[in-house]
Amino acid sequence: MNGGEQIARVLRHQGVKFLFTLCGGHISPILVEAKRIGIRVIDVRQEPTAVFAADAVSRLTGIPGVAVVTAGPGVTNAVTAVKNAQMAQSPLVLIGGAPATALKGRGALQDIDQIGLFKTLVKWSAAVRRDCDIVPILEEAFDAAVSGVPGPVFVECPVDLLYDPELVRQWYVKETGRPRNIRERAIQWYLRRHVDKLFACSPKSLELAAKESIVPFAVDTDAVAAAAARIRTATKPVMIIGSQALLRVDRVGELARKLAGFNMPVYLTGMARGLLGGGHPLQFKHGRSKALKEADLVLIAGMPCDFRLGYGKSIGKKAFYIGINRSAADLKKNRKPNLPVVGDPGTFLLALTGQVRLEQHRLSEWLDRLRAGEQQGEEKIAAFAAADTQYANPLSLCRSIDAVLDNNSVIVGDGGDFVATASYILNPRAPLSWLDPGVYGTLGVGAGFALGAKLVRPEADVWLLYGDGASGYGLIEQDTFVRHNLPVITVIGNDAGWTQIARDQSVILGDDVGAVLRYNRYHELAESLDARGYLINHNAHIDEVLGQAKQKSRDGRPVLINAMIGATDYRKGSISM
Ligand SMILES: Cc1ncc(C[n+]2csc(CCOP(=O)(O)OP(=O)(O)O)c2C)c(N)n1
Ligand SMILES: [Mg+2]
Repeated sequence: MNGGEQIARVLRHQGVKFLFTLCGGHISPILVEAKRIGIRVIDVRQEPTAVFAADAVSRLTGIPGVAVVTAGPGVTNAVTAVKNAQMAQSPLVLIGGAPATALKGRGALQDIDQIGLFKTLVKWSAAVRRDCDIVPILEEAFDAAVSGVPGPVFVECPVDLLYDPELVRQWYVKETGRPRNIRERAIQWYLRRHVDKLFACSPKSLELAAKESIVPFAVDTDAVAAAAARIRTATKPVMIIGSQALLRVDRVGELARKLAGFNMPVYLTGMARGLLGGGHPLQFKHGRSKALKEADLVLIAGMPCDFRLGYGKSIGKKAFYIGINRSAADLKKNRKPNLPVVGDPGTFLLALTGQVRLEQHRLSEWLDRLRAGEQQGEEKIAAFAAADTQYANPLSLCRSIDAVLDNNSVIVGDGGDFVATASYILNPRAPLSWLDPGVYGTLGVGAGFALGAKLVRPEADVWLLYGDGASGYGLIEQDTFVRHNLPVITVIGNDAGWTQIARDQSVILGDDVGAVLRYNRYHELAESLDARGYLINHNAHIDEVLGQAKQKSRDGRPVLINAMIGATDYRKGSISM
């Protein structure tokens, strides 16, 4: 079995169904073998898309998604997407091609120090050097990706190992020609030995280890009991659930059911959005800072006290703070919990919800306060949605999109103000139906995330919401959607600018230089790639176009809606640093 075959077999054994790639001479055998044994190879138009797609697969299935990129520029192009996955604690596997073993460091094409490059970007990396390493290194890579605090891993595999040993032997001999003297004979002897060592294992079949999915943590029953006791006596409790609580994808349904009956007011962030469905009475979207300031007990499951929580300052000084995180460092970041629990937040919540059930009537005063905050938030949205703007009103557009979502629709957000606005208006209806970059805040995740989501959930509508700026990173992937029959619904909130940046820059510095774009005809661009393009430039068109686009995508065609939107002050003053 050559290296390409071995890699493909390990991937299939690990449960990998899709392989995302942009081709290159260093990786061809992996692609061909993967296809041959039934893994769907999805070739994209730029490497970050491949990695973002793998990231989405990881998040939605709990099984590491896999991207394969060619040596050198293929690998360096993947860097931002890998870093984004690391910050989002998403367990993907990136396989990079590499120059032939005997040519490494000798001026070979695209030969750089890839392992050194990834040192601070992945949680684990390794370079394959002999065929005997392939299986153990890949198996370790998958284990490393999903254990502890999950994250991306990188494996580099030299091109000569991927082909049949006989062919490689011939290449090396051909390269050196007929030996004319002792020196050349010595080189040939060295190369022959080198090839023998490379293929020392040449296995006919593979023995593959059982695969791990996201590794569970044991539940700390004492901590659960202590948390339960505190929660029972709290009068103003609030809970924030972050992305990490959704890592155990296999138990997300159970978590949703149990939390729904737990009766503790909750704010959902990141991948946790949608966990309680579209309209749970104890789920709040607005007034989070105020709630955290006034609460007497704050439980934060699966996110650190970073910029999103005012570096810990958002939580009132007197509140009893229970924190649960897989990472001991994140758990203590900026503010030490009164009850710190190192462990899997989802598993902890499952145990906790089995122990206590809060009585709503005891919390009624507190719930009234939170509901008033919620009401205020909704009134603000209604007021801004009713305002006259040039073209379509972005808030009305978001409300209409929310109205056409189905119970299984997946939403992907990639952009600045438009997407931030959408995040307050759209209600993801089910667990794991909202994807955004996470704390790294990388623009350009959209096409890859939508690609991964549509493959994993072919029966669901996948709504890709873009800012016009962000769309520039991924528009060419409409071509990928078309080639691979993936009818994603793309909506560009086209405000002719990098508005989230322009907004503050203009006010503080008096100049929007570098932050202005044009009202481009993105729908025509989509048509040129054989996706179906639609234009919205007035409120009156919104519902009709959304309906048509949704139907068209269900007929199997990728669609792109170029929604020209006007300016609004809804996001005025919001800033994240
Ligand atoms: C890769 C990357 N480059 C730059 C930024 C900085 N940035 C954050 S929001 C934003 C503006 C996004 O513009 P657009 O997608 O059009 O959304 P809008 O704010 O206009 O709705 C920029 C440039 C970033 N987050 N990521
Ligand atoms: Mg914009």
